[in-house]
Amino acid sequence: MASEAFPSGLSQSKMLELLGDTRALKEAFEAGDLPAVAAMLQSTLHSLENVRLDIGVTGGTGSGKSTFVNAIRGLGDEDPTSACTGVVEMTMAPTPYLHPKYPNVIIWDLPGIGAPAFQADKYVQRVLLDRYDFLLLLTSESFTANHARLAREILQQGKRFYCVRSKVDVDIAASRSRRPSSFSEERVLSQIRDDCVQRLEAEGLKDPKVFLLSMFELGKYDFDLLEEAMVRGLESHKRHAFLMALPNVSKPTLERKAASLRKHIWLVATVACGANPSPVPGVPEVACDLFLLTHSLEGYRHSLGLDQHSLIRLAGHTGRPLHKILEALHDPKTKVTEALVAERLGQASGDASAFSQELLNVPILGPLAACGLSFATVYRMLRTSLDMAVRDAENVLLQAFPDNPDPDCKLLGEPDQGPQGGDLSGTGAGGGQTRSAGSTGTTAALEGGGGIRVW
Ligand SMILES: Nc1nc2c(ncn2[C@@H]2O[C@H](COP(=O)(O)OP(=O)(O)OP(=O)(O)O)[C@@H](O)[C@H]2O)c(=O)[nH]1
Ligand SMILES: [Mg+2]
Repeated sequence: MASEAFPSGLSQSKMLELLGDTRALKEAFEAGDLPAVAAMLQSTLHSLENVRLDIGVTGGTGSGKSTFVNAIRGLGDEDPTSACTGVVEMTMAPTPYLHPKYPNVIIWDLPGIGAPAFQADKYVQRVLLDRYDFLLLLTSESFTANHARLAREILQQGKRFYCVRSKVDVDIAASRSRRPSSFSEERVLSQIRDDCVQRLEAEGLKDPKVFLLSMFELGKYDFDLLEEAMVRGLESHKRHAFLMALPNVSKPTLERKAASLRKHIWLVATVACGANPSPVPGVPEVACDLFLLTHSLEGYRHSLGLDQHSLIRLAGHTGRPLHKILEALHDPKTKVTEALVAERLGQASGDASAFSQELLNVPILGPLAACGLSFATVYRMLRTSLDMAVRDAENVLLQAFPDNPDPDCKLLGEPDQGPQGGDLSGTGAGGGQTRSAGSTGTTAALEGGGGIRVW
């Protein structure tokens, strides 16, 4: 019954958490006053889509901070809006990078903490620690006293941070080629993890957690665990914003996005039916805001990487023909129009009256169902469209990476081959200083090895 139609997470307490539990809203809900409820929920929806999220990426000089800033935004290093990366010191001042699809999500590329005379207190003043919702603290080698000093300073200021050991692809490749008979990827990873934890503990940090990553294959290693931890640490609106902005690197990421979008369907449906509703051509008894619904369905496609731009980019970066990727789509339309939404509403209205009956059993939403078929039809249309988009997004991942043995792990990131990437001439911004990009010095070979970027 109702439990089949609605996600189990749609409990009264969850809804009230999202709404801020205002008495007026509760009363309007209980009275089944859809226009009043919708007017109040419009601002909730607006802030859900526009809440600002600032993420600081700090750590050792050359540890891959800028590469991460690009990869987490679904970009390689050569995009016009990418952060500069390279083998000489690149990032000298805190620099904000807006997410290309969600400009409310800002990733800050921070200067490295490598200097021998590093002073954590001065550094946090310089980078304005207060502005970040959370930080990532990167190293590509061992964690040092500087990392620990910075970590303590961040903790003192009440901020959340996550320790990341980058470039593990380099360590794995070195171990595989140098000790092939005894090579075990799991063992290499656990040695790195144990070493990182021990060093941080030796510097006085309690119970440190370290996530192992390769920026060239972002969906692999500990990215899923890191993503889960970062998501868990955010309050509801910021969590949603962050999830929407994440690159579609793996099935678990898609599932998390889908769950968050599903959780908010009732909110979109309420606003679409209660604020500015107009009759839908060809769908009797249904009135709603078609513009808002078009925007929402577009939003599903953008977040799940099914918009035209994302698909073309994916084809370009994986070398898969676009028509092959498009074959993976059950719904090949990459642009959502009001006519398409009206058509879907027509399909959903078929069994809307039975669905409306189910709605009556759902806490809070019950009275809204009594207002007519619109809410049930719109809710059902959104739910079906989202499910279809998620299936398409999963198929696109499989189609784009047919040879990947592990369907849960997709690759993201691209080696930088831009002007700075091969710049060993000592003329870069680092005052002529060059440094190794990886702990084993095999980066150049790996960079030529064709890392893959997902949109
Ligand atoms: N193999 C490998 N190379 C990486 C990885 N992350 C970054 N690199 C390379 O390491 C070099 C330095 O990366 P950047 O992203 O510029 O490092 P950064 O921390 O921003 O450096 P600064 O801003 O100068 O402190 C570049 O050549 C990157 O391509 C990774 O996970 N694996
Ligand atoms: Mg940098």
